[in-house]
Amino acid sequence: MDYKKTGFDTKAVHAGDIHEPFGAVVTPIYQTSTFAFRDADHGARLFAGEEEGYIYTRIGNPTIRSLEDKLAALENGTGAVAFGSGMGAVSALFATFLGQGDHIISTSAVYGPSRGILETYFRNFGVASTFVDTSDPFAVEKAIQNNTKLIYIETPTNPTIVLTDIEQVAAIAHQYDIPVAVDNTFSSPVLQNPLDLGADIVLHSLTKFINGHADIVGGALITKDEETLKKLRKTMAYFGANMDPHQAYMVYRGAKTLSLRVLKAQENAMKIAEWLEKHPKIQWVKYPGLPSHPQHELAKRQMRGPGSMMSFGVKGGLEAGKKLMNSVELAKLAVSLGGVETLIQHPASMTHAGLSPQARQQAGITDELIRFSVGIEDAEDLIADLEQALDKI
Ligand code: LCS
Repeated sequence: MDYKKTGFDTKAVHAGDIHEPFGAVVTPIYQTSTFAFRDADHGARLFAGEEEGYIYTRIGNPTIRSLEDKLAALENGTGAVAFGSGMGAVSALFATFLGQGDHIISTSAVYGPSRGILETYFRNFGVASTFVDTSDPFAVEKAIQNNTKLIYIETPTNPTIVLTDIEQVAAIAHQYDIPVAVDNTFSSPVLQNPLDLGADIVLHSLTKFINGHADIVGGALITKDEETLKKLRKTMAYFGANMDPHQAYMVYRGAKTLSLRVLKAQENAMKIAEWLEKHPKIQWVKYPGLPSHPQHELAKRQMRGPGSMMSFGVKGGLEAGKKLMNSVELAKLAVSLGGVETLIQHPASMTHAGLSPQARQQAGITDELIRFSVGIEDAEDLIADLEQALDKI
């Protein structure tokens, strides 16, 4: 079956499946660290890359490959490399493209640790980074230097929900022969496919929507071309940033229901955002589905839907926000996002606490900002929960 020609849900359910001799309908978990060679020459051919096959699970494993093939199909890519976490994928991406004397441009509001690793480890290795508001493509062009080797954007951003026009940034970057990688975690491939918009590499924290059940961490890079895929796989194996076969199986299983979950959560999010925006105790709501979002038109053009991530500010600032977070009963006060359960958190003191106050200010992560990851519960129950919590302020 050629899954390039099928619809998204057919890919989500079937792409990547292994057809083993017993006829198992689902891909088995190959819980093995190593693979026996048929003979010495077979082993030598595998190591020389003259024959396809498995050698050692840090380098590759059939269950992991099954997931990678599914992810490549969902993002319309050539192939994918899975990692033990989203940050494993971020680190491998940077290590593959950046060396001493090189420069990277990234979104100022990029996920905190993605910025943190550039401003610490990579800076120590002699890699310079510039963080700009990539929602302005001209700011990206202005930041380009002779030694710029990668443009890494996140859209929509965590937690400020700012969008970057992927098509425009890719067009500018390609004039200078610079590859563009996009962190597509917040949209998931259900709502946005960066490779189709001109990007070269897509990154996912699989921990979020793709696995969707808040029970594993994982990451992936999906590429447009075979050569980049090979380079990224080599970095993954050298760094030991591989996924475990059981972890891969969990994501492979979760991904089958990806669009059902994403679309239900999005339906809930739209109702909640509209309700919050009208609530007298709410100062502001940032959600791409609302006409009040400054990039509502770009969201409609670039994404197939506004998703289920939003941020908002409560009147009365951080103290009022804390009261809300301590009073919700259904929504869990926890970091992470994109699962079936609704989560609430405070980025300035939690996910983005590692950034300097200046970096947080540049990224627009104000002290009162509360992030809300809407799950697939009943919208009425989530609204009732927020209502009783807001009543306590
Ligand atoms: N990219 C984005 C946009 C993320 O939100 C995260 C994690 C990562 C990359 C890294 O992925 P991980 O290694 O955690 O799988 N975001 C988190 C968050 O907002 N709360 O906890 C983790």
